[in-house]
Amino acid sequence: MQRTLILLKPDCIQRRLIGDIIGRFERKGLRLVGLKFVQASQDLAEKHYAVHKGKPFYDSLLKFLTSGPTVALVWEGREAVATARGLMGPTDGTKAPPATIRGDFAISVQNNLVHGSDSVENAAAEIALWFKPEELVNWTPADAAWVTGG
Ligand code: DAT
Ligand code: MG
Repeated sequence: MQRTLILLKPDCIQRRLIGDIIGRFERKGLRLVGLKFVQASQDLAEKHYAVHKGKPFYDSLLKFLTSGPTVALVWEGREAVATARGLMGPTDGTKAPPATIRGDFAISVQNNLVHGSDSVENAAAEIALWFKPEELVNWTPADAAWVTGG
């Protein structure tokens, strides 16, 4: 089992898509273990996107992430990191195929609704950045055996 950090970024909240997009992760069978509504500070945004510091889009990206509230989520499941990235689709909404989140809802590169960790290592670091350990809930859904199988 893996865990991954997903952010519903400010465009998702402004466009009232929270329910639709959380539903995609839920219906896949991923297990929600953390959820919070956050106004990201400049410091949090800088730490979250530290890997992109120096790139031409960095300042705009920070302004975007701090422009309004974000929903931070932690999902758990088999291959959760790659599974969530698959549900999201590629970065550029115009190149993301239909039936992915970005493919169905985005035509922008920056305003692409969701962030998802890109490796297990980065997921652990990003989860620790956005959540305290006690904010994560360990639980077993009633249908866990049906979702996971064998
Ligand atoms: P992803 O969010 O698919 O992991 P990334 O980590 O390469 O993509 O970039 C982080 C975010 O930065 C991305 O969601 C949108 C923005 N971004 C990336 N490349 C960009 C570009 N060329 N122009 C504008 N924004 C960009
Ligand atoms: Mg990324």
